[in-house]
Amino acid sequence: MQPSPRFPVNSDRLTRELAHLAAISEAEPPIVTRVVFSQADLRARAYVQQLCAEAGLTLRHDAVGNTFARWQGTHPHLAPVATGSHIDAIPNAGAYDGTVGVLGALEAIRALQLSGFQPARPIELVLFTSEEPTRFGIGCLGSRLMGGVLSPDQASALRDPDDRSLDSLRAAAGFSGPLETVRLAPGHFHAFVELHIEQGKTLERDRLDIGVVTAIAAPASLWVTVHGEGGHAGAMLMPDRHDALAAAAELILALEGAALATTAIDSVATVGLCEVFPGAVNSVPSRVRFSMDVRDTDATRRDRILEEFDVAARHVATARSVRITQETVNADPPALCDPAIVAAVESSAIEAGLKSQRMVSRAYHDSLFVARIAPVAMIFIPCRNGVSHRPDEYASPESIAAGVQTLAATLWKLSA
Ligand code: HGY
Ligand code: MN
Ligand code: MN
Repeated sequence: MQPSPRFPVNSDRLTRELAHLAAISEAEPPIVTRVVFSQADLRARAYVQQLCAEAGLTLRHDAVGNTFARWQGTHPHLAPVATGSHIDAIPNAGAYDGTVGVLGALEAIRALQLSGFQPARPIELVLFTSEEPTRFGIGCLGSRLMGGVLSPDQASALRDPDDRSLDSLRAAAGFSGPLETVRLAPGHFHAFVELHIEQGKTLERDRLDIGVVTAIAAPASLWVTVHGEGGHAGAMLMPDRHDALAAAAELILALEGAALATTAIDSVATVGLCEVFPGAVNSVPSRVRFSMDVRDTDATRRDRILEEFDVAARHVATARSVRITQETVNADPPALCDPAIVAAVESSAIEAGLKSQRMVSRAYHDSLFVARIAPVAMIFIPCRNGVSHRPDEYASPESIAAGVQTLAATLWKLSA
């Protein structure tokens, strides 16, 4: 195949569009909070769809709100080449996580159009519903359903913190139909390529332009509840206590210790949420519920962290006479990117004169679940100090343009 050309990426326009999207937030800019099915999410979806329509793409939604914007190819019956990411954002987040892979993909398509290229295969931009776990407690809801990793019944059982069901919220957002229809068969996509900020420090530290992702780490998330005994903060004497929060504190440090004990740099564990009951200054906590997010590129190593945690939990339960229960939300295997798609990404970066290196993704992405039904690869671009999931998240227009050029060239190769 001949080397891919340079495509006319309009970086100024893309920068303006990313800034416009970032301002659609439930929080004061520059903070981006855009939880799935919130008013901000719906306004953001409308904005992206308007841009896709202006680019002549035809739009459709599935029953959970995954949105497909198609550029028809000269052979419409062929399986499309897909790209895309998410625009929902966790509370107190930044402007680039996910959005670079949606608006950057749109810009890649517009640059291909402007170059006069006519794809044989259709090219589809996919905006996935609820990549973040914020509302329903599980990440990648839309791509899990698409990839058959989450069943429609499991999805229908999901409730948000206000006890609202997925079905009621998706209907209110205008998405209807049986969730069974979200599932796509293997082979539905010819390939899927996701552009995303690295959310780590490697590319910036090593002065690289492009990360060619070869594997996506295996995420697991769980809830742990400690049942102790409450009482008066003044009158309950220390020997008589079964303090649920003190027990949880020991468990949280045990989890951190288990992740460090593997000595592998890819082993990570996080407690991001902790609910204390009754939550009064002068009352001994009787019940604590906290989240655990445990990941590793090696699923066996990840599971060893969880096993170590279980040993510690048994010890704490006995030593403190508390009861500890766990609920697993998800424990997914890692995904390997497809060698042919990885090669297409890598050659596209090289042909554009960009410095690239192969790497793993420690964050999870919709690609992790699309990989169940299609060959996937990801394109990473550097973000400042590796910061993400914070308002100071930042990727430069030059880095984003390099990512868009690489994506456009990859789509050009795969859809010809
Ligand atoms: O948590 C993640 O890895 C992703 O950013 N939702
Ligand atoms: Mn994220
Ligand atoms: Mn993301």
